[in-house]
Amino acid sequence: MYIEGASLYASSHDKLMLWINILTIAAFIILNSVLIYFIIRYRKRSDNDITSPIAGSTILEIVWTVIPSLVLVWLYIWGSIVFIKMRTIPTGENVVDITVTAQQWAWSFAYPSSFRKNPEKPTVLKSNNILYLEEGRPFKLVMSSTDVIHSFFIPSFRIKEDVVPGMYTYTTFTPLISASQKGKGRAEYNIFCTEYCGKDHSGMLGKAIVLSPAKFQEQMEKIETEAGNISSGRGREIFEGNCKSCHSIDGSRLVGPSFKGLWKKDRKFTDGSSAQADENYIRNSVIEPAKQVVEGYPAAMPVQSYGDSEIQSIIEYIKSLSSLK
Ligand code: HEC
Ligand SMILES: [Cu+2]
Repeated sequence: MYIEGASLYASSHDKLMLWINILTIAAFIILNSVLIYFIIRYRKRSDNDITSPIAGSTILEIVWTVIPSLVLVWLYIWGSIVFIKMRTIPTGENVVDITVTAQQWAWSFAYPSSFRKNPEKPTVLKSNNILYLEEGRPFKLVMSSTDVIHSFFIPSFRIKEDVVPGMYTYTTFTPLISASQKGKGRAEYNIFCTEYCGKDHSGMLGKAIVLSPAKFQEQMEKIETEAGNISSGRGREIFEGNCKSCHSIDGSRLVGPSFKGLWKKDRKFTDGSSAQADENYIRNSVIEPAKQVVEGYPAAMPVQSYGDSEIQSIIEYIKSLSSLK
């Protein structure tokens, strides 16, 4: 399956990869055709068929040593050029540093404080599982993990890098809006964790959203102004971004229970205890999901790293889904 490239160096990467494939397939076909031909041509035809004396050919030896060596050296040089290009962090004021934190089983992204408009309120500009990027601007991601080894992978950008506890690794790219999504000023690409990191590794997904410069600016402002806000609207946005894959709002059962009618409902847990779904319960369910596991469901919810205003917004949203207030 071919995934359309969407970063500055994706096309150089793809061209190199294409030639590596062409050359290895060609080598395979040539070698095996000759092998099969010789097996048939020089097979033993009768019991007294004896091999004729074999004389070496210096010219042949030189040809089949020198030509493949030159091809491999060429691939090595070309590969190094592309690799160095892809790994070099661009310099200049334009570069945006983003801190990436991986945790079983979610990503969180912190943007530079220089994007803040309001110096009075030192807000941390943060998003969970959704990485906002500006089209055509170089980015550097400094990454670390709070638990096990993860690996950050955006196939469309042709980047992949391990995220390790106790140290920082980096990746760099200049995102683009790919041809098929041009014109909308916005494009979405998948983020995967590509290092097996435990039970819900396969659910450790995110989205890289590439925006036009104006829309990116708007998004940063939105994150800043909303940082302290509590509203069910914000709760709904968090839900749409990070909870919808496992929780429905129409009563249907997904990986986890539906939020429909959850507010003030009595909950039973696998350890036999019970509680009412109030503010405290929802807060704990979000930050420590493994503590009270709802009966009949697996303990499959990833820990969510949200601040107070986000959790309160989620509570408001869950409240708004119920007629009880
Ligand atoms: C990978 C799937 C998954 C994701 C993503 C997920 N959850 Fe869950 N959640 C579950 C499962 C499974 C349960 C039931 C087991 C448990 O209680 O831990 C659950 C339980 C809950 C409960 C208790 C529900 C009840 O009926 O008592 C709340 C509240 C909750 N999740 C909130 C959230 C919020 C808010 C988000 C998004 C920020 C979220 N979850 C994201 C899987 C998920
Ligand atoms: Cu992971």
